[in-house]
Amino acid sequence: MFELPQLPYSFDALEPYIDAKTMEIHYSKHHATYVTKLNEALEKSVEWAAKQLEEIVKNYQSAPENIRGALRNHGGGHLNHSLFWPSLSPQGGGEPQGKIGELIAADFGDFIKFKEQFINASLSIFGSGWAWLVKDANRKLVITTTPNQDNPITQGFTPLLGLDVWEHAYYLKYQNRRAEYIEAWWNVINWELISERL
Ligand code: MN3
Repeated sequence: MFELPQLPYSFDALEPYIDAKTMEIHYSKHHATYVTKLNEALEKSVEWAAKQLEEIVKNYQSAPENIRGALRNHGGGHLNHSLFWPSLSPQGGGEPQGKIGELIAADFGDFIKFKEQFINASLSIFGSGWAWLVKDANRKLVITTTPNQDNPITQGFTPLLGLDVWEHAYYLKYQNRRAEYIEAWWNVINWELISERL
């Protein structure tokens, strides 16, 4: 049985960039529901219930039809949000230092160019989904997007940093202004953790 991981800070820790009410609902309702529904689906398959979360998300296409959709959406939802919370920090923001900073400069030119490309990718997502900084099989950094709760491990990438652009992630504070939410998010990115994920 999967469990909702602990939030590494309080609901209001990321104010004013991400408001406390949004954090509370996003974590204790949305993420919690992905966990509950993933567990409900896994009750129907002893084989799939024995797998690790990444394995489930990566291979959901070979799961029995009666749980395939639930594994994709709720497994993906659980994995994506488990990656998302620790990627944020009240002490975050600024420009990435060390290895991650060097790789971003090497693969995108500089941090400003990377940021521009990432913002454009985030804004281009139609409806609900995620924008990602990922590592490909050749250890090159790439920006990609996924629809709904899909995770880039299904595209053969290693996810480093994901941005949730579902309306539930920002609508209470930013309403239709996704661009403002995206701009605010840069102030709370936990680059130290992203560097560890390399
Ligand atoms: Mn979400």
